Amino acid sequence: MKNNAPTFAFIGKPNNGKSSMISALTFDDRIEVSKSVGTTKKALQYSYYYKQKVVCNFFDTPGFEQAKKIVAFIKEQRSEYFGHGVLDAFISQYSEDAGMQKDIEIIRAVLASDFIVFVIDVSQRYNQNVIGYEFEILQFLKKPVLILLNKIQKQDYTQEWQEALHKYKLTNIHPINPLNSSYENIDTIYKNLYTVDATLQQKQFLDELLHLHRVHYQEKKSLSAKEIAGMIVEILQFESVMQFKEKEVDETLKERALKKYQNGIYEIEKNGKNVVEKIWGYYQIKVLDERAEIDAKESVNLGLTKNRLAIIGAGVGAIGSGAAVAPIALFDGGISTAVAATVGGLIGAKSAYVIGEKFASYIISKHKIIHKMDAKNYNATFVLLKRSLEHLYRLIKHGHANREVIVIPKNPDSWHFGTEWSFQRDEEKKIAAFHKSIVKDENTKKVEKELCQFIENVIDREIK
Ligand SMILES: Nc1nc2c(ncn2[C@@H]2O[C@H](COP(=O)(O)OP(=O)(O)OP(=O)(O)O)[C@@H](O)[C@H]2O)c(=O)[nH]1
Ligand SMILES: [Mg+2]
Repeated sequence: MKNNAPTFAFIGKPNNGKSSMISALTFDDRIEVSKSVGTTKKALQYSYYYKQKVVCNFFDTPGFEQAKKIVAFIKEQRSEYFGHGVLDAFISQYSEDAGMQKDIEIIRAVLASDFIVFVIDVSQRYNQNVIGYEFEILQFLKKPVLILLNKIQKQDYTQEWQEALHKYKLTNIHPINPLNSSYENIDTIYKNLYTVDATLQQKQFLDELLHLHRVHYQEKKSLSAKEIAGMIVEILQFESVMQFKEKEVDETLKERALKKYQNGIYEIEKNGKNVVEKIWGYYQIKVLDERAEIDAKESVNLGLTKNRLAIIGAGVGAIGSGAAVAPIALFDGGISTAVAATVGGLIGAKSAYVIGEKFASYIISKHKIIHKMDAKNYNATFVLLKRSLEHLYRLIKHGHANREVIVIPKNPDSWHFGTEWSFQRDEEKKIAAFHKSIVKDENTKKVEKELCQFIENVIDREIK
């Protein structure tokens, strides 16, 4: 390990949640975690990075297999050696012994670390015969030890464990659920690490760690806002052109052109979401794609009502009747799309067809069917914003140790930014104005910046 950052060695019995903790603390879902016992086969090092710099290091380890032998060795030989020297002697003595390699690796990790974190699954009973030797090793180490109690449930053995730990003078104990590793949870773990009896230099490390964790969190929010703003600009300016040779435009052609537009928008949205997932350290998480099933009517609920749209429209500039005030549904399931029916109003159009009742429209111009967003259909931006915020909210709340699929339910009634949630009144007007300027490509760079700041403010206020 060639960095000066503080190092934590995670030890504890197999399947007690060590790798889950490290996954949560490094904000990385690529660390192997599983239901089966013995997932982590050997000591591995992970680091928490900020701006490509290591903030701290973690050794993930399997459980000790030979704790009894180690303790016996320490007791017999400790008088011969100074401090941890007896552990080096243990390593030398057993370096050729195949059955000892796993434990030797753990000892090496422990010796190379500034802090020891011992993880305990309190849904299991305390059994001195099973774990007592490990506690003796911890006592011997004389390094700051933090005990994390994991798998807390309604009926668990926390009490029993607390009493046992106190007998071994292991008193720095904190309950934690890595599966629920929101920002506050992780901040709490880092704060708890801070309370360990550390040297001045170690405390300075931890100070820096806590500081960087907070700065990093803000930065991830800013980067997400930037990505979402960029994605919205791209969608609002997206033009889908379908060439055709036929003389007449029939239903099949119309459907194909619409599908192409919808897919184009969907791809932009999906790419944006992927980038946001990476910003938050989700590399392998699956977000359930309900595109094929989602009901257009439900997506409509993410926009504004006819009434609100009309009120806002009055404040934003001229607003047409009909389609411009109709709530729209966006980008789901190929059921509907969002180009308003501004007949003949778009990009040199010669004619326009209203399809999907009042939801979508396109223009036909010289053997081309062209789809593009309408400047007056503000609801498109409302829907996009709410969908992006919901996705972000679910990512942030999910936690890196949680490997279950993130399901954004079909019905936005149960969303955080769903049917029940609305932007503030003055914000609605701003969104409509952003929408209009972006579609018309007026001052887009400046507007994108403002939109980005706007999104960041909403995230700061709404996602804690
Ligand atoms: N209910 C519950 N399950 C948890 C908690 N923490 C971890 N788990 C689950 O426990 C299992 C084991 O977690 P791991 O992180 O792989 O445990 P480990 O200690 O690294 O296991 P080994 O690598 O086998 O030594 C996984 O299925 C986790 O999802 C928790 O706080 N509550
Ligand atoms: Mg593991």
